[in-house]
Amino acid sequence: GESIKILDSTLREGEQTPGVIFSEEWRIKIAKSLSDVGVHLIEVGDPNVAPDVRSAISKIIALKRDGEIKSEIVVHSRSVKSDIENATSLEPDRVAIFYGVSDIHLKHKHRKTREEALAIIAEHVEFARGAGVKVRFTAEDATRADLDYLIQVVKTARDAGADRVSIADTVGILTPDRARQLFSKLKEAVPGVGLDIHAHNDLGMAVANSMAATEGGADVVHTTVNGLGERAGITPLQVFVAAYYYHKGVKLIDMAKLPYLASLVEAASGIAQMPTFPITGDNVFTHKAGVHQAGVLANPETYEPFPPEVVGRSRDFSLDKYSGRRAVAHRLERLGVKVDEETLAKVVEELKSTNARRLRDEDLLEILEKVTGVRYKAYV
Ligand code: HCA
Ligand code: CU
Repeated sequence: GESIKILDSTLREGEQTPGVIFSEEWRIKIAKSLSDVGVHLIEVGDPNVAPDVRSAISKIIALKRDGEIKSEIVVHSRSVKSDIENATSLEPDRVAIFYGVSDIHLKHKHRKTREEALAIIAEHVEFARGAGVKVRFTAEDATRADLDYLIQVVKTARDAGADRVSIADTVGILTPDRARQLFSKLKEAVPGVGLDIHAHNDLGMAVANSMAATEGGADVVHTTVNGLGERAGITPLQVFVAAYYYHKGVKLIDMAKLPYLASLVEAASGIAQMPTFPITGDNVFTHKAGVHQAGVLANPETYEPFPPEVVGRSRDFSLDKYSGRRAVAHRLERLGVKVDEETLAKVVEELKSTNARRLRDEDLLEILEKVTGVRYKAYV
């Protein structure tokens, strides 16, 4: 995958996170920000969910028309004619219609045979095409479908006018090996149609599966900011683009703005990231143990995959009883305080006897005062 693109679905899949409802203001703000960071496609929602979702979507589409949003705008819809009509009436760039294609979905959700489903897929893709918009067909639960049948599904959607098909790992059961093979088989069996990977994170494999899918031939990767979505969510935008940068040497979007995006979506969704969340979590460029701190101070490559600035972050060192002399000296230097090695040793010694969870600058200066009897003033 040389020229893969990001489709961000924070506004559609992301709003399927329990407890998350985006107001119109947040929805528009998120869409603009996604466009600003260079996300290629934005899935803005399903207008059939509720009237206010529809009206917010139509405002985003107007912003696209006015040139304020650059990304391709995708509207999601069930494979139901009235829903599709409602979606296409907003004149988005693309409509994405989904239908379950595994036997589990066919039998228990749709109550259709495989043959009936193919006819339904063809009919609804053609119907959507009739409105003059680009059409993506989503093969829901594709990764639990019979492979030969899935090939027929992709062919049917293509022949009915879909230029893209999303291969949805709806319950997150792919592995990277299977993802790579599945996409390369589909690519070979059905030429002339673009393939999206939509990977759920139920088993924590969404990023790895998405990356492997691009190696097999997927050229659009679905993400949400902070990995929001049904259940365990889907591929987190910030993690996927950082992993792609590390492994493939390509910056897919403006990565320095990722912390801003992550905070924006935390505020909009009311869902905070774990401090250990890759790339944008509070802790992920902070070094704690003395061995790590000394290593990073000698050369950051010792304990960092890439410099934090690449993703708009900065490096930090936490101070507690795990800290060593180098990190304490470094923090004191930052505060404009220079001390000799003997004093440094005493400070570290003193740190060992505190159980403070994370020392602030002021705490460190107090320890220094205790050890030396001198009150140091920070020059910062
Ligand atoms: C859904 C299903 C979906 C669709 C994915 C896609 C899935 O919640 O409507 O359109 O690519 O995971 O199968 O999110
Ligand atoms: Cu999904």
